[in-house]
Amino acid sequence: MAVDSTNRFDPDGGPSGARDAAAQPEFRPYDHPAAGWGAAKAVTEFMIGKEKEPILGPRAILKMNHENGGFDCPGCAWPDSIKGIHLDICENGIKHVTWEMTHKRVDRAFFAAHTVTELSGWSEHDLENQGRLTEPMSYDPDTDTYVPISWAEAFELAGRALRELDDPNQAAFYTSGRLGNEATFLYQLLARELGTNNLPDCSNMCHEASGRALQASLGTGKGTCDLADWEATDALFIMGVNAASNAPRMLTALAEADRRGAQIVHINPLIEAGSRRTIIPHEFLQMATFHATRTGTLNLQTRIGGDFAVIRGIAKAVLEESTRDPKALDQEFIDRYTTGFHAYRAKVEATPWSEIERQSALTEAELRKAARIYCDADRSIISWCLGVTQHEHGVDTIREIVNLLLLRGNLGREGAGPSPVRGHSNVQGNRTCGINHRPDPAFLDRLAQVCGIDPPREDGKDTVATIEAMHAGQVRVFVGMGGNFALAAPDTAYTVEALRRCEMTIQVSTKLNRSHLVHGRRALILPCLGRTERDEQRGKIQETSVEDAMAMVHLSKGMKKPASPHLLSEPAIIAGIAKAALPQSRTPWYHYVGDYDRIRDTMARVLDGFEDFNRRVRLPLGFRIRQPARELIFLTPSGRAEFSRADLPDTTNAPGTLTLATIRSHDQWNTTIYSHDDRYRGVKNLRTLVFMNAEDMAERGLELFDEVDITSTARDGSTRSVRRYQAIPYDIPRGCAAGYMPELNVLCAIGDYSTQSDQPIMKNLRVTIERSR
Ligand SMILES: Nc1nc2c(c(=O)[nH]1)N[C@H]1C(S)=C(S)[C@@H](COP(=O)(O)OP(=O)(O)OC[C@H]3O[C@@H](n4cnc5c(=O)[nH]c(N)nc54)[C@H](O)[C@@H]3O)O[C@H]1N2
Ligand SMILES: Nc1nc2c(c(=O)[nH]1)N[C@H]1C(S)=C(S)[C@@H](COP(=O)(O)OP(=O)(O)OC[C@H]3O[C@@H](n4cnc5c(=O)[nH]c(N)nc54)[C@H](O)[C@@H]3O)O[C@H]1N2
Ligand SMILES: [Mo]
Repeated sequence: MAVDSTNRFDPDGGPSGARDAAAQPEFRPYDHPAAGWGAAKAVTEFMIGKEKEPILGPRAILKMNHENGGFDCPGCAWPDSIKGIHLDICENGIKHVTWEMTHKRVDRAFFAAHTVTELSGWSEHDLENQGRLTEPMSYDPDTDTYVPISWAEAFELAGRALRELDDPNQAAFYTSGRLGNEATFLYQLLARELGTNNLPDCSNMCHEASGRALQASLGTGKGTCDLADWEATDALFIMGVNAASNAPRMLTALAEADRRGAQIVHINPLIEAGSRRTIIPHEFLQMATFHATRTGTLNLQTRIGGDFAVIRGIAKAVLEESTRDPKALDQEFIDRYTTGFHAYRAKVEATPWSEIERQSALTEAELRKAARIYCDADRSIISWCLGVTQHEHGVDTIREIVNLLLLRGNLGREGAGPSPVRGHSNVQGNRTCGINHRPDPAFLDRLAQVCGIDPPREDGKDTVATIEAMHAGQVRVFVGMGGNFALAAPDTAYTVEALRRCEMTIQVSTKLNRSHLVHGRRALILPCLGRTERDEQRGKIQETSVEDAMAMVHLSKGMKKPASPHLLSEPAIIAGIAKAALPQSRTPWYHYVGDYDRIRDTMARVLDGFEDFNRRVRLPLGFRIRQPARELIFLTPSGRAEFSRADLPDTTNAPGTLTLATIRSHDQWNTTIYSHDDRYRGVKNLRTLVFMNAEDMAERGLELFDEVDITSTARDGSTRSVRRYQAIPYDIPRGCAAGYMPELNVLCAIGDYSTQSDQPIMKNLRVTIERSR
């Protein structure tokens, strides 16, 4: 099979709108500190908007990430300051919130005026930029438009579609990671009471590898650090994360670490803005004086996919050092708390430096330098994001990270441990509260006992498996609880076709997006309240809880008047569907929705670590979920932390080919495209681009902005192409290339997911790049 796509969204190809045709692209390498004036200016422009209408007032900003009482910034999962900084905000968080708070509306008149076919030709930016959805809509094939429908009718349509399935496993319930904990709990209860574990989620494309690796090594699916650890550590290793754009409040932690004299090592094929200097996002005063703080001591520019070799190299240097200086290892910790050390040591010793250098594209000397930093530090944290997870060997790489930490006892004490940077603001909470296609039997037992249901025991389908099953006609009803499945998933053409084969697609959303236009035979758009909005049930304002990337659970309370009087909260929508789908259900769906405390009371009885939920979540900073590995209790088969001992795989590319990573620009939020700029990488008005090493470009006779076709070759030999992308010479190792998701999802074949994590290998596409004809 060969798929071809051009710049415009074509249903068989991919998304469009990568460039404003009237404006010329620009590229000028960025050498200013991250955050600072550029960010301040961007925020102001964004808040005022093209209509010159202030959207997010100072009052709302002051309520962001506040101690309990405000709303949790939906921008990312970085924890809130523990020191009570009352302005723990950033440029991208403000953009994110403002985007939700827009004054614009997508109402029935809008839908009547535009057919779905017409809207399909619009860009992603233009679709979302129409504003907030206002009332439930149902697709009418006769007019090819969405028409208004009452909530009661919408629930009945959804309920009937689910009731009429021959088998509950013909339904799939997708979650995007912003859903609050209470809605999450009800959502998984709906799926399981119906009889399926088909709960695909965005985590399947995000941190699945982290969960599996940490579970295998330490018996926990989460990192063990919190912000206090970040503030106490001596060395931070930051792998595969673009902090300045995707977790900007991390810049504060990096700058403070540098001021304290801690060492910071960045491991990334790109030298990202956040790895050099920053103006601390909330220290506005510094902007006036242009006082920037360093955010990095060493940049290790590895190949795409070279991380396993990097960590093995550091571990090898540490083990070699230990023959001269036994204190390089924490032998007492290793003996007392771990298993598998000797086999691991033998494996590392058997991995030659030449292979480590070839795989990592770094020299032995550079890796020894990193090892020196690691050995000199009493306490180290290793943190990572998608640059590590979205690879075939993501699980082995993260287990190698844990191995390295174990060597020096960097676990279960202040300032040390593994610390994955999660993505969506509540993606971690979703898992904690039951969104898992491979549920733990003990959890199901408690769910059965407390909720009086008989949950299915066999594994359900994850994201890729759901797409394949929709394609094959085995999943016939798709429910999307937030997110933008059509674009976020791999292999756009295949995913689009899969959604179109459904009998019914149901999208619970705040804004118009591609997933409403790529729909099943019948389709519903169910508009919900956003995180910033007041959620009132039976006269009482409701709060929902979220869990950040460091396992802190706290309340979020929206204050703003809802975008439309017809919006329902996510719990209310789930309850409405559940009542219609399960007429015999004994679950008190509407009783739950009447007061979220009641949902929390049930959750406290089902979920580990949620005892006394209603009281503890109301403490000023909320509460931290118990983390056994942090207490050196390992829920692994051996009862100890387990060293892994994988062989170092060969991840280098064949001559003539490149390895391409799909990444985010500064001005996007996953599939939401705010603008066509990428300030920290110096790009303006261009998204259909590919960053390449200058020598790789010269070899192909390419210069800045030359048009190229990119063709990926999947494991099954099939090819996929995008055309007329523009090449940009960039500081990136040879043989590597990078461009933006979701446009480039077209190139990621549905079958190309990791055999270790089932995650699509979105940062490891094998491509050829040649001049467009
Ligand atoms: N503003 C904003 N914030 C966001 C998001 C957003 O889209 N916009 N998305 C949210 C979500 S869901 C997530 S999961 C996170 C994502 O946060 P990131 O993980 O930062 O997301 P990406 O842009 O995909 O960038 C990955 C980084 O990995 C690097 N990289 C690529 N390949 C490799 C590799 O092989 N090895 C290493 N070491 N590095 C590599 C890239 O150069 C880039 O710096 O951010 C969250 N926060
Ligand atoms: N090639 C490639 N593909 C990727 C990635 C990559 O790095 N490369 N990254 C992957 C990752 S890490 C992730 S997390 C996924 C993201 O996948 P998703 O989570 O599915 O996508 P988003 O773009 O975050 O979803 C945006 C939509 O969410 C809806 N929304 C916003 N706020 C709310 C709300 O409060 N409630 C509800 N119900 N809806 C809301 C809006 O309608 C908006 O259009 O994409 C994955 N896809
Ligand atoms: Mo993510």
